[in-house]
Amino acid sequence: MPAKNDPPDLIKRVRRGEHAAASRALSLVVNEDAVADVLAKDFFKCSGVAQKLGVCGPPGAGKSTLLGRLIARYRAEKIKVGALMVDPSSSVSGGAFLGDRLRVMEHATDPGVFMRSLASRGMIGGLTHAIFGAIHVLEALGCRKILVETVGTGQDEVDIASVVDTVLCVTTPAMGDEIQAMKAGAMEIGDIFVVNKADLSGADRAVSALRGALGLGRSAGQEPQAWGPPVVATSASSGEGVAELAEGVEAHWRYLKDSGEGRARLKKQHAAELRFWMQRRMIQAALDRVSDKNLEDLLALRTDPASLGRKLMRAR
Ligand SMILES: Nc1nc2c(ncn2[C@@H]2O[C@H](COP(=O)(O)OP(=O)(O)O)[C@@H](O)[C@H]2O)c(=O)[nH]1
Ligand SMILES: [Mg+2]
Repeated sequence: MPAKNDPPDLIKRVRRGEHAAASRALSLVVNEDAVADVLAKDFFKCSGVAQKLGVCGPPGAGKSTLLGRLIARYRAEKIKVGALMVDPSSSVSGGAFLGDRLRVMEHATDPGVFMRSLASRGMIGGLTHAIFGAIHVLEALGCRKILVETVGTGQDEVDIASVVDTVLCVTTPAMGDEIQAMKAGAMEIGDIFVVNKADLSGADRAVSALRGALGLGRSAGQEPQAWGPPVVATSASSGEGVAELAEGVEAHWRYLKDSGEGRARLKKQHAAELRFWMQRRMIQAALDRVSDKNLEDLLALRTDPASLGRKLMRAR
């Protein structure tokens, strides 16, 4: 019997669609275990087939509930789905994640759904690295839709637009001010805008405000967009509007394929993954060289951080 982490065996089992193997592989890849590179090398070959969807927006907007609805739709069509919940605030907000867990729980025992949360471990580019690695595992597992839930819209550690193919920006009627605040980051990266909690008052106003803001933002001296981001009103708790949202997601996927924009985005994603990989390794290598003697030299004012840093980064 092969050892537990035997890469060829693990790869074979992940490719066969075994969730337990994917779970193990994911931990190894995310934690950069010694065998991670061997696994990642194989899994990468499966990249670019699945549609990767980013679901972003402020906490409480209903992202997890919406995610659960989309998963249900895909499962009704027998599409294998992967879901990653990204939590940039690390383990501190375990409570929030527990809530997420409960909301998507109905899918937890479905062999056609693979779910996992990712928490930042406070490393440079750590979370982004983990997302790329995790997505590749899900791709190798055979997921055809991969949903990534994340708080925030691009100014954070996770620049979701360089990770996924289709970005859903979720807001609510109660977040009227958020729409104003959102314009800088989300307006540019959103492929589909969702006003969730449309059962609450003010939904129509929020939809018009968004449409207005989108129109303004994009007409000023920019090229006409081949893809005009739709604004969809949903009520994730009742399921209303979710069909329209899912259609929008399909339309965007078709647009990406037909226009060549999909390949352009994939190239951007690979570039980002490569950049993060290199940044991480280079910085870590230099940090590993810092000795107590170096710190003593700083303390005694024999050198300064910039000179020492430059020296350590040059060393092999
Ligand atoms: N009224 C209403 N409440 C909703 C809707 N969607 C989600 N919620 C509720 O909003 C809260 C936050 O939802 P959640 O999916 O955890 O939001 P997230 O933080 O963005 O993932 C929960 O109590 C949900 O039940 C909706 O369409 N209408
Ligand atoms: Mg959530």
